[in-house]
Amino acid sequence: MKQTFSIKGMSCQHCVARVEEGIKSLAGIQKVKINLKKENGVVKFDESQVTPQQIAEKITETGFTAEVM
Ligand SMILES: [Cu+2]
Repeated sequence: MKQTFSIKGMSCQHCVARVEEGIKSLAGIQKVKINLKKENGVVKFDESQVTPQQIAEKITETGFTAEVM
C-alpha cells in the first residue's frame, strides 16, 4: 500500500537522506519519496511486513516529527 506521512523538522537534503535511510532499513519498504518543501513523504510498502505506525515511529527515531496523514 501507499501512505503519506507529514514530516516536520527537515531543513536540507541531508535530513531527507537520513529519513530515507531510516525508512528503508525497515522490512517490506518498496519505495520512498520525501518532499522537503511540502514536509511530507510518500512510502510504498508491503502491509503484511510493516505498518504505517512503525514507519512513523522510525521517522521519529531519526530525529523528526512524523504523522500518518
Ligand atoms: Cu538537514
